Amino acid sequence: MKKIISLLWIAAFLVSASAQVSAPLPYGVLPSERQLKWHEMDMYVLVHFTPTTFEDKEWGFGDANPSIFNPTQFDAGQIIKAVKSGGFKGLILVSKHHDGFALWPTATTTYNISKSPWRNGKGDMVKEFEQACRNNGLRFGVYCSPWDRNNPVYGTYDYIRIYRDQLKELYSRYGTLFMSWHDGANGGDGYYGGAKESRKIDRTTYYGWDTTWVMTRKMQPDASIFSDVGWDVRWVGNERGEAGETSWATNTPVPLEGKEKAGPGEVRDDLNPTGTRNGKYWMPAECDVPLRKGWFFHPAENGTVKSPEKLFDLYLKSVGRGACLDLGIAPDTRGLLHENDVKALGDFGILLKKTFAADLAKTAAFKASNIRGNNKDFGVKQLTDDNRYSYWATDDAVKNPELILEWKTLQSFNLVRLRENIKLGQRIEAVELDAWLDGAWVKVGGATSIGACRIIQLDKKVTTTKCRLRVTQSPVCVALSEIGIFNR
Ligand code: FUL
Repeated sequence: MKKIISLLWIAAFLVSASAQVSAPLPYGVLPSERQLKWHEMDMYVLVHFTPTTFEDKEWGFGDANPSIFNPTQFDAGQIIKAVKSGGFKGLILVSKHHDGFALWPTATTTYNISKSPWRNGKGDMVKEFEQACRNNGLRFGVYCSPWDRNNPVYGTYDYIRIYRDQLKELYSRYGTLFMSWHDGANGGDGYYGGAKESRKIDRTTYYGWDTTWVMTRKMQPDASIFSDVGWDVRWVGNERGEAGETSWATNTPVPLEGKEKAGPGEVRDDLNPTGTRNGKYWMPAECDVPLRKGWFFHPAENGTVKSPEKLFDLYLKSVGRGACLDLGIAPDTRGLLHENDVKALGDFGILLKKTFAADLAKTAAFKASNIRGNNKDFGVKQLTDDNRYSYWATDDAVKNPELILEWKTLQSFNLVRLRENIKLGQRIEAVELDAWLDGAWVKVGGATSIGACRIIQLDKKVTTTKCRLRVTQSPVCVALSEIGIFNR
């Protein structure tokens, strides 16, 4: 008897040893650690607040007297509390907008906060935002506009030196940044130290981005570089907050016709919503959109604050398509977020929490058409463990597997969230979703470009005991890390 038992043990050991299979090979270009951390954030905000707020304008000309910048009730804590209540994980401060006014006491220009009455000219608004972020567990990033409508030497190489020095100050004084945000806006006319003229520059060469961003990497290795052309994150190509219905995390920027090089403000950004399948770089989209009509606060726009439902729709069109949502918020002249904005953010946060609180996939029995090497390390349990990097995988040859989820009682849902383990690349090109209705499988939804996150919104609520996910297009075996099923 003893002998039989030990033989059984040996046999069991051999079976489990033979089930040891290696992980699937990665597919295509892969995200860096920095980009993985960025993906995990999902949402953050972009703050616009300069003398332009006090002028009630969207683009300051660069001639506002610093004396108008006096937000007597400024409270970074009030702003960050509202941001946090919305579920946002970080904040990017526009430390200098096109008007050229620096919100920190910089040595690079006299057009800065020390010339304002705020905190008797002793304040550092970048520091106050940064500290409030860190105290509340939010990541912090900066945007320093390259176009500067105040600087007398804008347009010459001297300005590029000044701009780089500004970035150096921002990169060295405010701890670890999660993002260095850059845009390509260059309107031409400005104050320029009193010249009041239009200055044209060649956007593809003037700023020397390749040199600047080498410095960014060196000084702030955790900071994702954002622009129309990456390096780490691409502009989605619109300010509506919407990624393409198909949105690849990979991208190959295409220069404008007749140009050799693509750069911020000079790229086929009509291609940015979709990105490039099998593109040269991992360069996912960021969807920026203001909470109000404009990026800056205007009392006349108090009625334009987006509703929680509208924000949820934008969430589905950005985060739900593998991008991050970057929501513009704008303090008012008191230096506070207006109560309408605070309410919208808070209610949006509640809506998000409520929607994603109960994951029906966690109560379902799973059946997969294939499990890699029949090994539970690649089994279906990994799909509901809230870990973006543990995953269900199939054998190398199995590219179109199926997954069935079954419940003992009827369940109603209209949202299905999928994630791939993107450490192994963006693999799945298309899926379809069926529900068991009146004794047959009926297609109820589908999606393309899965990646870090894909939320499929069903046309109407489905009530069923069984649903089926079919991977219809994938060049390699699958590495799916999550399926979540929700009812909104
Ligand atoms: C744009 C700028 O011109 C707007 O003023 C705003 O800062 C937005 C986020 O980026 O390109």
